[in-house]
Amino acid sequence: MKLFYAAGSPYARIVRIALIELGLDAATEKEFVTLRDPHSMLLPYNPVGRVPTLRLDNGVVLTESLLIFSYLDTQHSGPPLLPRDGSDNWVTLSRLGTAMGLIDGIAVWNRELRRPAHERSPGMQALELTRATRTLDALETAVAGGAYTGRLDVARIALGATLGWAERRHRTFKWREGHPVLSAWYDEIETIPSFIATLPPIV
Ligand SMILES: N[C@@H](CCC(=O)N[C@@H](CS)C(=O)NCC(=O)O)C(=O)O
Repeated sequence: MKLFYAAGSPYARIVRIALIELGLDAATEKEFVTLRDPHSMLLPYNPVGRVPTLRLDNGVVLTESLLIFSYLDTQHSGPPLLPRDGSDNWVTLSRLGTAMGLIDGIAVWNRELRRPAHERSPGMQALELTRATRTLDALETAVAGGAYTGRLDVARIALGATLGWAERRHRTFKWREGHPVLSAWYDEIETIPSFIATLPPIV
């Protein structure tokens, strides 16, 4: 299989970390692609033009990180990335949903900040700041209570990749302020080799 990715994409990073943790990385060809580029070599495979995009050996192309996780779960024999049987009381999927929701919001917000100043919507930036802060406050309490700990499951990967992306690539968001527990949690997860190997470039 072949993964199309961009070094700065948090979504692609979650898949890249999962591949390493599942022992599937060596068997996966990687292709770095440009985004928002009409000449990107990604477009013939994925007309939507987003990463992660995974081309299977049979030529089928999967997009959307959660759908890619579904496929990866057919390729290894360990605990599933996505426990779909309720055996963990749906906790992993619940935590994953919060982490993915956080990244969705702050990614939209950061895209807004990259637009020319006169095109930026203050209302939208305020909405995303409120959403992100509310979510981080909830995560601070959850992590203090023991959530997102233990085995490196997909929820932990997604939250770590989200915070790493926010720290290194978001133009204004200072997520560590007021979140000491989450901050310490992040400092620990970023020392895991699969996280170090996939650190997004700072912009
Ligand atoms: N819901 C998608 C989001 C993927 C996504 O937004 N990827 C960004 C990179 S972080 C992208 O490819 N953006 C290109 C564009 O917006 O044209 C997923 O979970 O895979």
